[in-house]
Formats: sequence, structure tokens, C-alpha cells
Amino acid sequence: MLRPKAFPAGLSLLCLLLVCGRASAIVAPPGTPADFTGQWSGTGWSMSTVGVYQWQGGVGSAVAVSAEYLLTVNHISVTPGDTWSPDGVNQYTVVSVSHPPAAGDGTPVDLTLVKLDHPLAHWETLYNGNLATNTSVIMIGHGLSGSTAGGDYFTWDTSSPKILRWGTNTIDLASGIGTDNGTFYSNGFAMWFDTTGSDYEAGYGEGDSGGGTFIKVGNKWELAGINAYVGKYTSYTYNRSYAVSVSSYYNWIINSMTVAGDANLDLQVSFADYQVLERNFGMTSGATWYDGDFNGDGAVNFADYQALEANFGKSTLNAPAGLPTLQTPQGGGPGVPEPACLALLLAALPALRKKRPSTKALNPKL
Ligand SMILES: [Ca+2]
Ligand SMILES: [Ca+2]
Ligand SMILES: [Ca+2]
Repeated sequence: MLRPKAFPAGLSLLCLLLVCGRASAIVAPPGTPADFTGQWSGTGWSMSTVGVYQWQGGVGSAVAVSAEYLLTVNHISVTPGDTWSPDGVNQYTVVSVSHPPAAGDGTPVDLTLVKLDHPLAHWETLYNGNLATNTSVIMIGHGLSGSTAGGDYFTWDTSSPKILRWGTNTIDLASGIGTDNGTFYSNGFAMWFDTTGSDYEAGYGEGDSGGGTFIKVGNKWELAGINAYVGKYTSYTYNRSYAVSVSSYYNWIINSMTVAGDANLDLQVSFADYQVLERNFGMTSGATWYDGDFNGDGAVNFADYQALEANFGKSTLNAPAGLPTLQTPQGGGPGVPEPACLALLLAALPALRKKRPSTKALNPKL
């Protein structure tokens, strides 16, 4: 197993940030738009609603991935009972934390799934596909700003405010990369910092650990990585940014949060999910959990419907039953109250039945 030791132990609690600049750059460098623009924009994609938050006191960042779950790095300490306020008004309490199963020699994966006590307003879509070199990425985090440090290197300014920033880059190492600071070992990918690189070339900075790195799928940006490490050649100059790959832990993340049928990840299996499944019913390949493919075979068919039906009405929300959720998933999810009534689901069945082959209607493997 390849385990690069390129990461100084001292970086384990650092993290990153968005340094930018093609020329003399600063993160959120002069010229970086306040919001995503041009090729960097996407359906429902806005800095004002993006589900990337600052973790307690700026020690790091975290990305909302469902109604009550945040994804961050394991090298940031999160403990049940911790309190957190993303906006200084609403306060959340950590209910539990969990980590993906360690691979190989038992070294922990640098990923933490945090369960909160009540729903968040926004969450991001998990990417579950292959990664390729030269793919454009957007990096987002609540880290320090910075500047180039001569040549294709960057550094950060510890006096800069830890605010939400974004920058861009392209993937240079796409797969099979271990991000390892000696304590953790994770599947990941990496981006090099080049002063003549992407529009708003950036690298991770202190405070960006746990933030998100996104890639565009169609017209939507999906969470491909959790910001984790920077690589450096001299004392304080860096040129590599490493993210823990979300797709490598996709099934674990989903299955840790909810049950089959919950397509929109609001942690309830309801009519809204049924509507998603009905809309995509008949897809034979390329479908994701968000499309209604709950068994991971890429198709949306009767087997997925049966899984939803079996769990209809179930909830993994910590919040009291009946508490309205405020979800507005990226890409637009229904924010309306959902009738938690199986009768409604069954009433809608005829439409679904028309779509499936009658001769194989009872075959659970469809
Ligand atoms: Ca680059
Ligand atoms: Ca749901
Ligand atoms: Ca399926």
C-alpha cells in the first residue's frame, strides 16, 4: 500500500484554505467574484446557501450532507455534546460522531460524520463517480486567506479573517492517493497550485480542513472531496492540496445517515421521495441515490420502489417527529410539508405500475 509521508505531522490540525491568485493573489483574491459565476455557477449553486460551514471557533470547516449530518475531517476533534452555531443565532448540539471503517492496517480514515440534534437549512449532494485528472474543481472553506509565495507556491496570512471563501483548481492526481499525515490514511485526490492555473487558482489554507471540494456533474456541483491536507516544500510555502474522496466512502456515508427510500436525504421516507422515484422510474443506468436508486445498481425500478415502500414513514431524524424541516437541497428539493401517509403513496401507485413491465412485475430483481 502506497502511503506517502509528504505531510508534516504539524499540519494535522491545520488545514487549509483558499489562496488564490493568478498573479499576486490573495484568496478571495482581488477579482474573485463574491459568488459563483460563469462556468463556476450551477443549478441552485450560491455562496449564500452553500452548505459549507465553519466549525467551532474556526478550527476547521464542515459540509452539510443531509438534514442533520455534517461531514468533516477526523483530525478536527468533534465530541458528542459539543455545541455549534453556524450563524451565531441557531445553536446545534452534536448527538453523535462516526468514522468510516479503517482499511488495511487499521489506520483510521480522516473523515467524521457528525449528527446534529435538529435539521439544517441546506445540504450538498454527494458525488459518487470516478475522478479524472484535469477535472475542474471549486474549493470552499472557512479558512485563512493567502497569497502566492513566489513561483507556483502559496502561503496564508494568519491575520486574515476565517470567512467563507471559494477558489478553483483542477485535479492533478485523481485516484489511489493516500492522504496520510501519519495518523490517518484515506483515499483521496489532489490539486497542484499553479499561478497560471484556473480562473481563481486556490489552495487549501488553515481553517479549510473539513470544507468541500466540488466537481460539476451536468449543471450541478457535487461534493467530491473533503479538504484535508496541504503539501509543502519549504517551511511555509505550499503547492499541493489533498482532499479525502467522498465517492470512496459514499455507501458508508449514506447508510450511516438514513434508510433506503430517502432519496432527498431529509432523513424521512415520505411522499417527496416517492415523487423522486416516480419521476425517474425506468432509468436503466447512471441513476444515483438522489434519483431513487437505493440498491446501487444504477437503475430505478421496482426493486427500488419496494425498498422505499418497506421503509415508508420511517425517519432517522433526531428532531421530534413533526418538526418542519427547512431543506432546500442544492438543485432544488421540495421545501413543502410532506404528507406522511402511506395511503397517499398507494393512491399514486397506478401511475407507477403503468411504467413497469407487467410480465416482470413481481420480480424483485428488476
Ligand atoms: Ca492547478
Ligand atoms: Ca426523504
Ligand atoms: Ca436500483
